[in-house]
Amino acid sequence: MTLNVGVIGVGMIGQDHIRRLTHVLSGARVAAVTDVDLARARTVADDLPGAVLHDSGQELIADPGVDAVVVTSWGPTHEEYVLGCIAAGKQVFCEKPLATTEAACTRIVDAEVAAGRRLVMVGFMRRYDPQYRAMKQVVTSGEIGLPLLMHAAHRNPSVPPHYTSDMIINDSTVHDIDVARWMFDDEIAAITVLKPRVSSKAAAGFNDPLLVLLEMASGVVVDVEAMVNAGFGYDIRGEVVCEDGTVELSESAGALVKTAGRVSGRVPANWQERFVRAFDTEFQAWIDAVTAGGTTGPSAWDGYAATVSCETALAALHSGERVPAVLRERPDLYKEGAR
Ligand code: NAD
Ligand code: ISE
Repeated sequence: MTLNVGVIGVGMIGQDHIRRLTHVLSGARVAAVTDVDLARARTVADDLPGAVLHDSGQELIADPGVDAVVVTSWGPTHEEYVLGCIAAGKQVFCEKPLATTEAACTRIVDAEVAAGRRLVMVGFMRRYDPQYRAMKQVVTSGEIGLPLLMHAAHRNPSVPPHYTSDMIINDSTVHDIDVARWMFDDEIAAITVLKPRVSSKAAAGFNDPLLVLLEMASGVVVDVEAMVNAGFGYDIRGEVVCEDGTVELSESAGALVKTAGRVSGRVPANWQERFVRAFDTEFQAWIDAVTAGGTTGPSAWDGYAATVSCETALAALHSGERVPAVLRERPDLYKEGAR
């Protein structure tokens, strides 16, 4: 059976996901597309044999030829489309963030709980990265003892002109927030954000880099260096310190060159290059689960918790205070196997 997928929002990542659905993965085809920029959507549809161009996201969701939906429009528009999919009883893969406010995520969680089954997967693709998975396997096995700390760094080479200071949290650190929750099967209890010396490469008004301290409910502390003007490449780092040892992400260069007394290797140019395998694995898992009649991976609860943490981190950044993160009670729908 081929899963007929409709894609809402065909900008940068929407087109990348269409490429992987069409040319890389198995079991799915892109059957319909739409975008608020209809000219862009038409150009994309023209390259997809048999794909229907819809005038709006809601029209695409209602299309009986669309079995499941991918939402890759701008974050503030996600809520409307995810709620539309839940109302239509269609499985939806929503790129991060699930929605941009706690209130919007709460409406999605409530709608899914009322539907009585999981229909939403959120695109936190790092959970599918081979290196992060290997790290989690070591932490979870207990072979190096109880985890105490995690050091993380999220360095972008640069950011586009529309990127705002708060997006260092909402757009970038959100991935590290999800990794922390997933790595330790735990919730974030409080957040503090420190502002180191500002990089001269940062645009006026930007606090770049930031040091984001996540206190997990267990007492594990995760420090995340978030820097979006690193210049030299896209550099993602992680090390978990346990009672009997440490485990860290290896360098992602495929090969190291040693010559003239030096060692060198490639630093990925961007997130597309660094996480290409993670995105492929994530999407294949979604296609397989939806074809089998369900879903998998990061849930609407994970999307809700991540957005609450981002709001908490922004409050910490703007106040300079340590701010507790307060979640609602976790509904039963998300109590087993959702993370
Ligand atoms: P983009 O600006 O390149 O593309 C977004 C597209 O959505 C544009 O074509 C825009 O016209 C369209 N759009 C906006 N409002 C719409 C609406 N109401 N209905 C339909 N289409 C609409 O942005 P992008 O970089 O592709 O990001 C899209 C989403 O993917 C964001 O939520 C972003 O956070 C997420 N993202 C995730 C990752 C990741 O690593 N997982 C990486 C990049 C982006
Ligand atoms: C981008 O939107 C992503 O999601 C990338 O994974 C992240 O590394 C980058 O910082 C964001 O801007």
